[in-house]
Amino acid sequence: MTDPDDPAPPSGREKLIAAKQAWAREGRLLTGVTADPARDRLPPGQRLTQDWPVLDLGEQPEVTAAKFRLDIDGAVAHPASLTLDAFLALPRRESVSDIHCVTQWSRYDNRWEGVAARTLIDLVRPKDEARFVLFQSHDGYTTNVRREQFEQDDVLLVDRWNGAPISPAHGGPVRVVIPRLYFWKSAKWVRRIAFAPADRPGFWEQRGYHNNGDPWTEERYG
Ligand SMILES: Nc1nc2c(c(=O)[nH]1)N[C@H]1C(S)=C(S)[C@@H](COP(=O)(O)O)O[C@H]1N2
Ligand SMILES: [Mo]
Repeated sequence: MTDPDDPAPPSGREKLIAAKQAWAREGRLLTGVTADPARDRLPPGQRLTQDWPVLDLGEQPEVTAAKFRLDIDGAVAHPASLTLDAFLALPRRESVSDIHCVTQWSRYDNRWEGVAARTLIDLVRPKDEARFVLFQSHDGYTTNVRREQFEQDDVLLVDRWNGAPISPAHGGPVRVVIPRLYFWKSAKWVRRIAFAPADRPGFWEQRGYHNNGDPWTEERYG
């Protein structure tokens, strides 16, 4: 018999909403501190580290020069499919930036060398309707950003870090670096960059992480 005074058992959806409301109330890892990138260097809730941790899905693909291919396509005027030699022949760019990982470590002054995202954009000429960029990697990983985030001048496809080739564990031979977003937005072992009119949440974005991922406003969970 059900007691009319007992509330109905919560449905799955209600449980999810309740859990999410509780997270928001507790603010898991969230400090509520505001920081300004123009004034501060360490985003809220981050800790500085000297080493460079390796984080991925656990499968590190071996991307040899023969296996390497970088497709840049989707809603673009001139799709490209680059061999490693073709990638390395593009105009080079260097940039120093900080890494901010959502698991709370930050690492300052990484000297990246590679090809600027803007160089690739000039090459393929995305159409006006291409408002989003979707990344696919050799290990099956995916992530997504808005086009204007990919267009920032500090966004690079890198093959060198601090004066040496980037190691396979860190995404070599070529990985993406988008320093103004949490580091899960920077795809290692990048295989394809697709411009698209519609957004498509990537691996972590589908699993509770924020769709945007700005460290300065602590967009950790979505
Ligand atoms: N291809 C691929 N890229 C990836 C990941 C991954 O699992 N596969 N993990 C992401 C996450 S969660 C983080 S924090 C950074 C870690 O990069 P690092 O191992 O060089 O520190 O890579 C991001 N890019
Ligand atoms: Mo991560």
